[in-house]
Amino acid sequence: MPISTIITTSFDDQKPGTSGLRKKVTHFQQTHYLENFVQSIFDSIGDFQGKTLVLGGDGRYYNEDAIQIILRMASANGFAKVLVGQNGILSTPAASVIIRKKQAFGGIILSASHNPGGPDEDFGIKYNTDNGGPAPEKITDAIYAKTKEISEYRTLDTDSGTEIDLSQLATHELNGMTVEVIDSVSDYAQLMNELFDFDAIRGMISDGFTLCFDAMHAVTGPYAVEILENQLGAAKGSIINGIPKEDFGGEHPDPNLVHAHHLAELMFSPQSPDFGAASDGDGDRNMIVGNNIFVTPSDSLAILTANADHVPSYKGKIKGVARSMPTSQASDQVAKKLGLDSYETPTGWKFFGNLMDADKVTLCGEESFGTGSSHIREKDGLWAVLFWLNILAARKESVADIVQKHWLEFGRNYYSRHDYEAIDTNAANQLMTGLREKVKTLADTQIGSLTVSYSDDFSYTDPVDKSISEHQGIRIGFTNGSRVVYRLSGTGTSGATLRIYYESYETNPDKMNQDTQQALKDLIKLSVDISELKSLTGRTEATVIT
Ligand code: VG1
Ligand code: CO
Repeated sequence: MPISTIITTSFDDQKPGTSGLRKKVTHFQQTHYLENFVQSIFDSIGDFQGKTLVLGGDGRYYNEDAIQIILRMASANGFAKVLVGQNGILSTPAASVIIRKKQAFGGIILSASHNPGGPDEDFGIKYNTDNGGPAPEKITDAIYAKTKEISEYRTLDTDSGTEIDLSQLATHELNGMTVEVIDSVSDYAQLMNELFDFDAIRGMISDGFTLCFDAMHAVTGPYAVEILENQLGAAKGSIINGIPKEDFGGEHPDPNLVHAHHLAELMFSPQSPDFGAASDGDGDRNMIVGNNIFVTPSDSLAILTANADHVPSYKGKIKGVARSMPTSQASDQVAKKLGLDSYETPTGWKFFGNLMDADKVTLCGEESFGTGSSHIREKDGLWAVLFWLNILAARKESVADIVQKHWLEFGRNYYSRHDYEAIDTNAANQLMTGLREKVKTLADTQIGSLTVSYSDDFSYTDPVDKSISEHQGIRIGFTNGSRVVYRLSGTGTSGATLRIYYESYETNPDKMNQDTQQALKDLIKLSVDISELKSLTGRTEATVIT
């Protein structure tokens, strides 16, 4: 079958964000749009002739159509083999596992993560390199530059007869390229078996420990059913919303108390199981909830670090711990006490990848419900759930007891994020520009009862490759350890999303069980005033508070 070179025109709006390119489905469906982006990836990643590509997505609307298009283009561009998940399904962490295990050249993951799915909602695409992690900035910049000048792409001459049946595990030939439809779950499940003490978890469950995992109609359903129910013996029905749907049941597959509200209500009710968890669209995020207690992702990272010795494969092996800048400093407290190196990186997983490749950190996490380790190069939702279950099985205490004891030992970092979604882009930029000026002179000034100790626009120099990432968020730190951070989202698809992050540090046991918003109320007020949020954006309330 001949290969065609299709003449196309470039689009100039394809700047990939924090984790790939995210747009409305209808945007991706424009003639040649997806093809242009895919060809731009292929033109930017080096010589892959004769190599293997991993391909799969979170099952959202347009997943299978996009896979068929990418298979034809991969063949025409010279890949020898593509490993594609059955029914087009691969969670982000599973794709990372498979890229590493099969020593693939890289992988394309189709997902807009926690963003809603469906014909009028979001789609996304990201490229991961051979370490299994998101492409570094030099590749994503090259892809973007390419999309601005692309004039042709390569695909198979005809679409007819080139559709690959993704529903059965089988090997196909597509114009000289091998397409292997692989089990989406087994390699991932096997790695989890190697990392965690499945016998101990199985024992705890057979002794009556109960759990509920909300897959939010997204990609982790099949993974959670296989691992938690089939292999670890959790009762049938412990996984809710476990069948991936193209539109995620019309909901946001975003694991937080707002969007995973069914789980939240259950965990704060008399019928609560011992443990609750949820994951997002592509399976890389996690929310951990106990009976009557929500564990903030920042605390979760700190608790996993402090308890790593309870997990055989991590015992004595924690090299260091990294958190993204807006993530609370709870993990820093643990690192300090345990004598571990700790790192503060910009938002987005790719920065952790460099530290892990250089063997500087083992555990890392973000406030946005992302936790992970050097077992792969992406955050990993079910991995975090299994880490928690392993700790619970070893300590034989409740989630609430573990959290309370942690605070008593290390102090409590009250933490919250307020998101202002879909605000006018100009207003958002104006607000950030204004803040960037103001923070230059805030140090040592008094605001209300607080004294500013530092204020800046976060800039990061990668300790491994020395690359510099600037403008990663405005930070205002106070002498009592509290902080306010402002940044604009890189993953939203309409207008701008402003995120304001709040943190305060409490070591007095009598003050450790306040309501979070109450504990942070002074910071919240001053952050709104300093940024002139109300007058610039017209907003008086955050859209989502987590
Ligand atoms: C958000 C989160 C960030 C995360 C990113 C990708 O980015 O804040 O921590 O790395 O999503 O996560 P932003 O730029 O919108 O704040 V995922 O699970 O959506 O791939
Ligand atoms: Co995600």
